[in-house]
Amino acid sequence: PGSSRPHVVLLPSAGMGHLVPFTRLAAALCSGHGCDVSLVAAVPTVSSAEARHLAAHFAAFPAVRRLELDLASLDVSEFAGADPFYVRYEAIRRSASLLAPLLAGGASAAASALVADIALASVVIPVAKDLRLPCYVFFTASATMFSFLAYLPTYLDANAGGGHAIGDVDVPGVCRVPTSSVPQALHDPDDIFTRQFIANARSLANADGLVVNAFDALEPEAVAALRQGTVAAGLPPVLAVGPLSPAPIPAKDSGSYLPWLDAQPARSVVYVSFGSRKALPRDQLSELAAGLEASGHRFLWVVKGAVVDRDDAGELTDLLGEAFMQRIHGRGLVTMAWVRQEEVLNHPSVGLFISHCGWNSVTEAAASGVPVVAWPRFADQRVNAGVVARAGIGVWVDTWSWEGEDDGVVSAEDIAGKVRSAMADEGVRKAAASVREAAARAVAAGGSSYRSLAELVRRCRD
Ligand code: BUP
Repeated sequence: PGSSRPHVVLLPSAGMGHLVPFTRLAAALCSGHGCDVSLVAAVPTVSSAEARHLAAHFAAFPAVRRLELDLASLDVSEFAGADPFYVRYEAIRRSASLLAPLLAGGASAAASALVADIALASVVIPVAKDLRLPCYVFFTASATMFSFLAYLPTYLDANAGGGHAIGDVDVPGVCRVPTSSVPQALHDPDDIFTRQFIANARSLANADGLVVNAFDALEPEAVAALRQGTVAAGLPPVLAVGPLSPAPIPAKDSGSYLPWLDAQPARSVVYVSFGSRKALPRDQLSELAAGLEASGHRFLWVVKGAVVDRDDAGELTDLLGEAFMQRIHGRGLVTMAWVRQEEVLNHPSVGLFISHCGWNSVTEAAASGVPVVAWPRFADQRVNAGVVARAGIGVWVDTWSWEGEDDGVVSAEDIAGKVRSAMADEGVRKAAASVREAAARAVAAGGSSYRSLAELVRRCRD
């Protein structure tokens, strides 16, 4: 601390949903805000998408130091059947004591502050305290979800009578999170995710500050309530720095989708992606295929066939059928490859995004002004779909939600109808355009998110 050029060490957890905003934060801190930045990578990564993203990031930003965290071994049989990304959070959490030697190692100049992923907060804050290092917690999802997390300990202490029943949660000053939107895993107190989530929530007051990838225009109530301390007592300052902009990472190959998009009329293409973490069930895949075909619109569809991309996902023709692939040829492009989503969303031919509402996807849609058909599936996605609907930048059709995970199938007819009406919805298009402008203002020099990031840097310097 005290140096004029602060050295900020960033510690992400796992999965693209967490890694992407961390690398964007790294880029913003080192390029626009004059920081020395180190990024801790826990290797080997869970997915190959993460490994590729890290390699591209360090190649594009040679000034960002790469620190490798060798994880302590973890008996995975303890977590049989658990989400591999949550198991990885646990592995990093149990390796938190290794951070001290890593940060003290010769490879690293003295750190001014640590910015740790929310999934690691409760174990990393005490380590940072021992090292006398200021510790900031970065919440990579929405401010609305953050306010839910921050309020949950108060809610549980007041309502669950020592038990764990989570009903509708009225987050003070923000909104009601209905029990159907509470991440499903949280209803099970013994779930690994639940234990981590609650421990992290209870630790927030011990952080030096909280950083969230959010901005006022998209979540006015949540950002204001977090800033004003209405959500929970004793929270440290909350800095809303979003939407973090995509780092200019040059692509090795542009993929066949770009020339295809170039050839389509303006705003004619529906982009469809359910994120990097979970495959759709097979019966839902076929309904979606039939629905997109029946909508009559052009589409670019990123299909995911396995939970972790290192696992065998099968072939597209096995998943969707040869006949379908032939029928949609020219009008629809379906790929199992990674696409550069920000580039797709910013392409003039894209007019609608059918999204699972992972928070990065929502912020990218907001920053590019593309309306969203919200199709949330698990974790924080329903809360994020609520944000989309309240901001008017898209539609979340209630009949598309279901109680358990993956136990309902949306029919082809419904999908076709929603796509047609969303493509024709001028109101949603206008709202999305105005949120895009607000997002650009927030991150431009002098904007609210720019100033919040400058404030983080100032605090790291002091
Ligand atoms: Br798939 C895919 N290309 O093909 P989310 C994803 N992405 O650039 P998730 C691509 O990965 P969690 C692809 O732009 C976004 O930045 C996408 O993060 C990018 O959802 C990121 O949207 C995915 O937050 O993670 O992966 O489900 O649930 O942790 O938020």
